[in-house]
Amino acid sequence: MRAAFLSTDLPFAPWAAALKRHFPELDLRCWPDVGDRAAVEAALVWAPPPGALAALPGLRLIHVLGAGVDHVLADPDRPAGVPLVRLVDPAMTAAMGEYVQFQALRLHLQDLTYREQQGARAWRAQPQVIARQRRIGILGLGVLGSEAALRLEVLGFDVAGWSRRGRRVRGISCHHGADGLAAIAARSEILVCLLPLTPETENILDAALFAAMPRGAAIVNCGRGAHLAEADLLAALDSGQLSAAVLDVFRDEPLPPAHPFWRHPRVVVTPHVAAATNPDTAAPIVAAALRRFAEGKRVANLVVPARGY
Ligand code: NDP
Ligand code: OXD
Repeated sequence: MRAAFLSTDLPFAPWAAALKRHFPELDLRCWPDVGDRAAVEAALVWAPPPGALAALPGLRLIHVLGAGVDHVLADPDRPAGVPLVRLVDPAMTAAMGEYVQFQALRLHLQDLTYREQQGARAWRAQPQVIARQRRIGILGLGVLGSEAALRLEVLGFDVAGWSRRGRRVRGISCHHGADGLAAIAARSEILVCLLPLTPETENILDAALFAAMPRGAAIVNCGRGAHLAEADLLAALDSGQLSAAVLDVFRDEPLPPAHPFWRHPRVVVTPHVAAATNPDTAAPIVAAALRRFAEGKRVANLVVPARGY
């Protein structure tokens, strides 16, 4: 099978080496040096160069080298009938779980406030809240959101989640629909976004949602930058409606040096690292999917383009 690696972002060499170990007979080439374009059957993509997918007339499968597929669906020239598979890697799921646990504990234990107090040499105890008194909401109860919810529940937090179709997760109070979102917002002192970016979820973290949350609540955005209405967040932090935000994803990545988030005392910035794709753990998964496809077997984790994820 000939496959093309298409990414404006990821380096080719580590993927080529890892895939060689798990699928030695795969003829993997890096765009644009793919030889006869009509001979390319599979594309391995992350932020593919615009128009590249449309230039591969023999394409039969697109495998995204990450969990989110918004960057591929946004390509107006994507060959619409070609099946699209996304990456579900247990190592990434675990990494996201750890990130959310860490950031939730940071907010729960008022780390930002104590850092500020340390800067001012202020010895001042804040009221202590224990985990089971802390209400956390998770937007998105898919592979990553449900793992994050379960890990927060293990830490003792009072966790609720929200999904499109009303998914059930053991031990988590699950909601869906507009009423469900209102219920989650009203109860969440910490609200974690692990949604895919779709037309329905864009700007979901906005002034209306913040106003519906308890005063002094905090958000953690690990979904996509376009989930967040940035000006609304800054206004909510200024007014005290929100007390903090942990942001891993941004509309513009890298976050421009002049962006106010960098120096805001109540904003934590991490550079899109909550769950990084790792060729060493992902290559066996991608190789297995390509083999199954080559053998005419059903491939898991197919994206439903009409639904956007
Ligand atoms: P999944 O597809 O497994 O889960 C998506 C979840 O979102 C599902 O529960 C789905 O509901 C819910 N959802 C989708 N649309 C809506 C909607 N309109 N209203 C309510 N709920 C909705 O995705 P993953 O968990 O694997 O990944 C989620 C996102 O995390 C990715 O799309 C990506 O943007 C981001 N990500 C970020 C990373 C980082 O490092 N920051 C790393 C990896 C991913 P239902 O269950 O009903 O279908
Ligand atoms: C992903 C990501 O979607 O890294 O995999 O954000």
